[in-house]
Amino acid sequence: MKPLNVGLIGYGFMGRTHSNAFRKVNNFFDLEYQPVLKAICARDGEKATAFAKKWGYESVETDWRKLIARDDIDLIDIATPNNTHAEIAMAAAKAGKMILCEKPLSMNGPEGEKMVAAIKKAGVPNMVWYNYRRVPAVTLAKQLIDEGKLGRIFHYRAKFLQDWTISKDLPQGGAGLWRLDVKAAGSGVTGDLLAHCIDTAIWLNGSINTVTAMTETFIKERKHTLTGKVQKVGIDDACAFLARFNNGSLATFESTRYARGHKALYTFEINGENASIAWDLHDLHRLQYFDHRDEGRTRGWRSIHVTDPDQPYMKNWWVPGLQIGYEHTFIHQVADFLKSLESTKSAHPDFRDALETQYVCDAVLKSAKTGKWEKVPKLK
Ligand code: 4PW
Repeated sequence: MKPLNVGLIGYGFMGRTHSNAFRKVNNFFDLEYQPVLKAICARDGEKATAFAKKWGYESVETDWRKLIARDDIDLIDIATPNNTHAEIAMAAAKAGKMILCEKPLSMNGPEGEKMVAAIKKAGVPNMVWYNYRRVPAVTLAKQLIDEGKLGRIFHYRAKFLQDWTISKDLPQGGAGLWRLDVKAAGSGVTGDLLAHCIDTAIWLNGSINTVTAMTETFIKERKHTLTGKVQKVGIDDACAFLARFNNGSLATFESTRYARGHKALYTFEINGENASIAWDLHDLHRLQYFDHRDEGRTRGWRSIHVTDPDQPYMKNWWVPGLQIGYEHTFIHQVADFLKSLESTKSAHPDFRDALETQYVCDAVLKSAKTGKWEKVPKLK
């Protein structure tokens, strides 16, 4: 097996999901490459050292520039807050490193364009961690749609609901809470949660061309962890938008962190001329499928238990009937990335795919301000 030396930047929630994937992937997938956990990088050296011990990283850096300059690093994995993605990714590309970048790609479209230009110039393999594409049931949905089973698609409906920011006492900024700080996150639920819904939607149903949106910030001021001062909240706490896809279908998207009782409820439903599908992250191994062409007396919604070896990714896991979960989506993503290095085919979503999602996010946020339908720029 060929070693692929990984330098991870960031040790938060995503740093853990990625590290777990790097460690497990070769146990379950036959691949030419094997990730080697070479270095973890974070500003807080003590915490980075503790993380290195726990996950088996060979070394620690506290300056990402030094990490990128190291000859023994092949791949830079960016798991830091959104406002750092562009600078790190562009420096990594310039140094000829492969890059995996957390979602959303960037703070906005123009920044994302620079990142895409940088990786194009460097010609380095790259991918963005939109992990939900790799839930086997979601990948099965993609197969069914691509095979034409749904026929013409009329409707796409997606939601991503959480409730963790309802308390007005929750501060913004700093470790774990940077998602509430507009300077670090760029936006609220739009970039954090709807970006996932948009990535899946574009993958399953093609490009979105126009949107009209509304957003709300329910708690207008929060104490900032870093400054200790009460500061204006600049993120969107909730966002809902309507969209038109290029294929003529209509969509509704909704996301909030104020849906009491919901922790991470990502759902989508797609209605086609012949069939419909529905999926729910809380029941992630099931795909709901209705086919109007079924024999009338027994026609109805089928709940497909996606655990069989002939269903996406499942032959690499246990025996039929046994389920896998959230962390496996990251393992699948690494497996697909490593596989892509064995051929000339690139892994997706790459930076360019993620830029399209960024364009939709930008148009959504713009529309929430202008109150008008906004066109989504086309990818060049
Ligand atoms: O990317 C998202 C996160 O920022 C995730 O998929 C879910 O929502 C879990 O945490 C947040």
